[in-house]
Amino acid sequence: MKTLRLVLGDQLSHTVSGLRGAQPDDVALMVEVKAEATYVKHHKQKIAFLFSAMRHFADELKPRMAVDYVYLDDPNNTHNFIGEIKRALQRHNVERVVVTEPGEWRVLEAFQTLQQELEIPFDILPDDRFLCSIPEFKDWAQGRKTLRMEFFYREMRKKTGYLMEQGAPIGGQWNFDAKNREPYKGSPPIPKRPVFEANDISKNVILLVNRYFQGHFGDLEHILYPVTREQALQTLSFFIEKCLPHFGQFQDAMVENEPFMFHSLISAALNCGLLHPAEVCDAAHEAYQNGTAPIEAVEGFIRQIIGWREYVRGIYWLKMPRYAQENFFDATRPLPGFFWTGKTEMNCLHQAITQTKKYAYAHHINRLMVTGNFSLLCGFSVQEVCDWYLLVYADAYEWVELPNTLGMALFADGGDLASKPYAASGQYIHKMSNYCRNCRYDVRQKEGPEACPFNYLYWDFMARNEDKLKNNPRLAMPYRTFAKFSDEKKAQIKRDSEQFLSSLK
Ligand code: FAD
Ligand code: DLZ
Ligand code: SF4
Repeated sequence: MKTLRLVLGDQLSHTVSGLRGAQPDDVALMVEVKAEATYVKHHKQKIAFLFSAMRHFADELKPRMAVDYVYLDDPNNTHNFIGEIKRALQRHNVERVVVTEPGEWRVLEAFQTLQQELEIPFDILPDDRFLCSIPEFKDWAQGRKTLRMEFFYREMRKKTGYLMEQGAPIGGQWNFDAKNREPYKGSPPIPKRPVFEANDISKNVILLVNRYFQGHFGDLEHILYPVTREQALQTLSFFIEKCLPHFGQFQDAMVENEPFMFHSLISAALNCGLLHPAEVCDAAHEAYQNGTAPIEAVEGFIRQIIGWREYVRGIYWLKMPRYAQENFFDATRPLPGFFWTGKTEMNCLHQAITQTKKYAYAHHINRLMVTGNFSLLCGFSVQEVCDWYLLVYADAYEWVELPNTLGMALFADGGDLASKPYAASGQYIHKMSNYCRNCRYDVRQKEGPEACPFNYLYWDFMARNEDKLKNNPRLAMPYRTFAKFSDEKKAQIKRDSEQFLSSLK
């Protein structure tokens, strides 16, 4: 049956279900559409990365089947998926349409509506590029009181067999986090990342994106990310060899002007399909077996992939569409302008936002404990913060971005994902980074105009939300400490916070 096979920008895997069993006279349809770049105004580098990767992938597909690639500047482009499927059906005499299920609820809904409308079958196939299917996650979640990642992760360890020996975890424990999370003191040296030369495809895409998406956030001189499978595999090898041995130890460390540290930088390639999670874990596992990386690094890394990555996807499909509307703290304050410029005297925020602007990247702790923590403490609008994270990062699609932002960083789901809010004072940032030494604020001061704003904002957040949080056993200690503060101190925290929050523009 001659088939039109739609391949979305984040489905660039030759083995993706929508391409499986393709016949030479089938047609692969790939479309560059403005709707996908502008439903939130994605970072320029994210659009360029994806368009370049799509164009390279289309070239690779050509020996296998006919490829109908619709360019952004095609004058007949309707600029949305549905319009382009309908137009393609006029060009090709096919008997059915196939696509792998999309990673965002809004796209799935649009496809399901089209399914009712079309006169030929439109099959939406499961996306099996994950290690846990959506039904499998639902089964795991069924009947559980809490859905903690750690328990899901243990099941995934047993299922995949990574770092397992006769049914038990190698090293006698599931989790080596206690050995991780050190601050970085300058040694070993942070490896210099390889740079991919832009070929004609990437150069043309950069020109295109700078022309059509000029008003979008972010810098675009060069694409940091791998745009082919070959480059993605090089990124992975570089990480395994040069970074993985220190990954666990410095996973949470932040250093001025060193956005990448020992992190893998593979999320953009993984999430668009250029890498598969199993091959990534296989490579890390092999490094452990060869003795080139220690257990705490390899366990920490594998946990991110088979644990967190699979878990947040499960949560997304379990809880959507209601999840996107959650707002546990009723947070509505507008996001300040410096989230778009990085121009702020708070050095940690300046660092996290400027690297995001430059690379469409920030590592986990910059996302969680700097911009995320600040957004939580200030009570910024959940919707605005989620949109910001979805558009600024090259690896962001709603299935992974939303649980991380709404659930993990903002606790807007009231604790479906995290057992307590990731709220912290400036002490945490001071311990894990060297940001504070070049800051106009003083992290040791708790009150007044020179004090680090995180210090009073933390207590103000705890006080503001006491009704909602006081029964959380993990917060018993900070609430006991707060109860011992004098009335004068509490009033000062409130004054400092109100003054700071009202100064945000
Ligand atoms: P490494 O630190 O090297 O980790 C290895 C891999 O583990 C990552 O490539 C990623 O695939 C996976 N991983 C690690 N943590 C997570 C996690 N919490 N959730 C899912 N996968 C994880 N990750 C995204 O891929 N897309 C997002 O849109 C995204 N938004 C985030 C928003 C917030 C507020 C927070 C706190 C985290 C978010 N993350 C997101 C998770 C994490 O920050 C990124 O996966 C990571 O920074 C990517 O960089 P890396 O490839 O160098 O990762
Ligand atoms: C993110 C993105 C962008 C910017 N542009 C396109 C595009 O032009 N064509 C396309 O097929 N996909 C694009 N994407 C990825 C989609 O947004 C993604 O496939 C859906 O959000 C489903 O996960
Ligand atoms: Fe951030 Fe406070 Fe440190 Fe400044 S002093 S960098 S605001 S944590």
